[in-house]
Amino acid sequence: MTDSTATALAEFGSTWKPEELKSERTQQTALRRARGEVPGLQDLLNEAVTTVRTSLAVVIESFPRDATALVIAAGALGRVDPIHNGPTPDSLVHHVIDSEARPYRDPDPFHTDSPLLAHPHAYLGLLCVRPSPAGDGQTVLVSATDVAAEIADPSHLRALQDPCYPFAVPQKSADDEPSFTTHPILTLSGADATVRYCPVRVPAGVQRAGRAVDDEHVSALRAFERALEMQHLPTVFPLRAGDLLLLDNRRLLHGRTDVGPEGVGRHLMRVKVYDVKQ
Ligand SMILES: O=C(O)CCC(=O)C(=O)O
Ligand SMILES: [Fe+2]
Repeated sequence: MTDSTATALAEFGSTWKPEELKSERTQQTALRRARGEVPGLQDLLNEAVTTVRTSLAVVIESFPRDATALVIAAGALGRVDPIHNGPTPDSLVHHVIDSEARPYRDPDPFHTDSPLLAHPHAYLGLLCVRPSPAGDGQTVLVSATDVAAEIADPSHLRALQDPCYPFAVPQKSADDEPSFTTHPILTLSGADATVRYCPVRVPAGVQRAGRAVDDEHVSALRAFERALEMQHLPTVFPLRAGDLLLLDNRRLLHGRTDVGPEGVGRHLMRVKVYDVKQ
């Protein structure tokens, strides 16, 4: 993004209050006006949306580090969700900040976001406000198609598509009954592959479900996990300040490498987006 587009978008964003942008209608009104008023934005967003649809991810460089600009631009992919984004139930933009303590600096292994929802968000936007000065905390991406291609046994691929994999639901209090929801991990349709996975919720779910998950499905899950560890599969890159990564949350798994002590305060802003068909 050119500096003049970024400045004009940030200025445009400052005329909107975050709470005004909670409804899809207002988001789309703001986006329509921004496309008309911010020089260069229309072409840039059209190209970014096309790239996400065809290549599953795109990075827009030199994006303004501004939450409102982020919500407005992410609206080009669909409805920015004000509800299911992070622990606070009402946040269009969630701040991901690597803090002092482990495990917050440990690697964040491959996962998809919102894995417990019936329809996980279609897209994520991750805007880098402050990277780790040491250059660690790099982003890792891998596609469901590449992971599926690494699984040689067709019976594993079949089993992974069964909607029987337990994802542990977080307990609100210690008295809550431990529960889980079940979903497929991979879904293959022609050349298209979608994925839903969390390296915390799935193992905990398998433990809670006990014998309800049979050996065939456990062994398919192990094959999937082994494929995720294949070193040649992921794309690894640093997000620099002002980089906005837009990604397909159903066709890509994402994560990041660990963050050393210097990276405390690494800061991303995250939005979650539904596609318009829902
Ligand atoms: O810290 C990162 O780079 C990844 C964060 C992430 O996975 C998320 O916010 O969904
Ligand atoms: Fe994530």
